[in-house]
Amino acid sequence: MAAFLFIVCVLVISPSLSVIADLRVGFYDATCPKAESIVRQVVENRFRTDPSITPALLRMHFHDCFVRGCDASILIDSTQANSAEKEAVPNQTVRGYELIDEAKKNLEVACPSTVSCADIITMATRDSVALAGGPNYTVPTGRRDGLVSNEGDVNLPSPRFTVPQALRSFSDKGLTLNDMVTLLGAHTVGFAHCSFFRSRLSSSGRPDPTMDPALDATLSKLCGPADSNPRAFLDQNTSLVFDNQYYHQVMLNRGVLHIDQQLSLDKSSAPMVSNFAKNGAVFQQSFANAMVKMGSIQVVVGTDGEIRKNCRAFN
Ligand code: HEM
Ligand SMILES: *[C@@H]1O[C@H](CO)[C@@H](O)[C@H](O)[C@H]1NC(C)=O
Ligand SMILES: *[C@@H]1O[C@H](CO)[C@@H](O)[C@H](O)[C@H]1NC(C)=O
Ligand SMILES: CC(=O)N[C@H]1CO[C@H](CO)[C@@H](O)[C@@H]1O
Repeated sequence: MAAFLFIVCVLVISPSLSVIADLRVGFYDATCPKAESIVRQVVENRFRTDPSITPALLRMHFHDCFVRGCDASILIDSTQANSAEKEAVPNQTVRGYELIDEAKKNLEVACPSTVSCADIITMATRDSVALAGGPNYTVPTGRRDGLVSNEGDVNLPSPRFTVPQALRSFSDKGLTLNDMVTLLGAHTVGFAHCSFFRSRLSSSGRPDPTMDPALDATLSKLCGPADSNPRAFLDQNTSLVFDNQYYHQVMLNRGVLHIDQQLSLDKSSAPMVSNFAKNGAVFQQSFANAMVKMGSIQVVVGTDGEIRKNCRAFN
């Protein structure tokens, strides 16, 4: 009889465990009801004085999810024994680590060892996008923090890629061409250092003929000689507003990175670009959906991984 009851209990309990193991909206409702509002408060405070926190978090989230999945591996500081993801070239200009630290500190006071750093990145990015004029979407939570962060694992798409090359990298993560064209719309906010696009300018001696000559002139002047590396806005019109201007700019041959410009030149992606340029609401909805999808790449759930106490170090 006892054995029978035991089997029944295991059978009854295990399906609910697998539900818990999945990501879901409101994962912290019972364990840390203020989790979402604590994160939102930190992001709102920062946004008020520094709206460039939106592009910073978007890029951090992308780099986290594309390397070992959305497991906060990007936040780990290197030690003498380990060179972490942060050290890799594309990560050297990732910003916003101190905002994640602040949210984590506040969450540890309210509900210790409960809310993962991976979920903090996800929620904070969502909040910052809404504040910049983008969609305010609900985001599933329940991610746990990974136990590995190696510089050697970083293999992100290059800004010099063609559309098919970039798509290969997105397909590897289960994302479609539509997801990629949508997510690159994040370049409607934020900056790029000249080193990532200088080879397209007339100052390089081999200007990219697909670039609007007026933009070439502006960027050549701004970037100056190769020994300096200032930043230029990716969307040269509405640089810190989360709108669909990026797609308009790209259609005007005013994409800053090679991959941005290729989106309107490649036959496969051009129709999506003109659709998003025409219809801002369609872009915003598509962006919300694609962010939830990107935020689910190879997540660590259930009892795997850990809930870090300090986002920069394994427990
Ligand atoms: C083919 C894919 C992509 C490539 C090659 C790419 C490349 C780049 C490069 C080279 C920069 C400039 C970084 C710097 O100079 O500091 C940049 C910035 C940025 N990227 Fe991407 N990116 C891609 C996809 C994405 C995605 C999927 C997102 C987010 C959903 C994103 C969000 C951003 C943002 C917001 C910035 C501005 C960062 C800032 O202002 O600090 N990118 N990207
Ligand atoms: C987004 O939605 C949440 C929940 O409804 C709300 O509290 C928050 O203020 C909204 N953010 C913006 C910027 O509108
Ligand atoms: C800049 O953006 C505004 C607002 O979206 C738009 O009305 C205007 O036509 C754009 N200007 C250029 C030069 O692209
Ligand atoms: C923001 C950040 O942590 N950037 C790091 C990127 O990598 C370099 C080393 O290559 C570090 O010095 C930076 O601190």
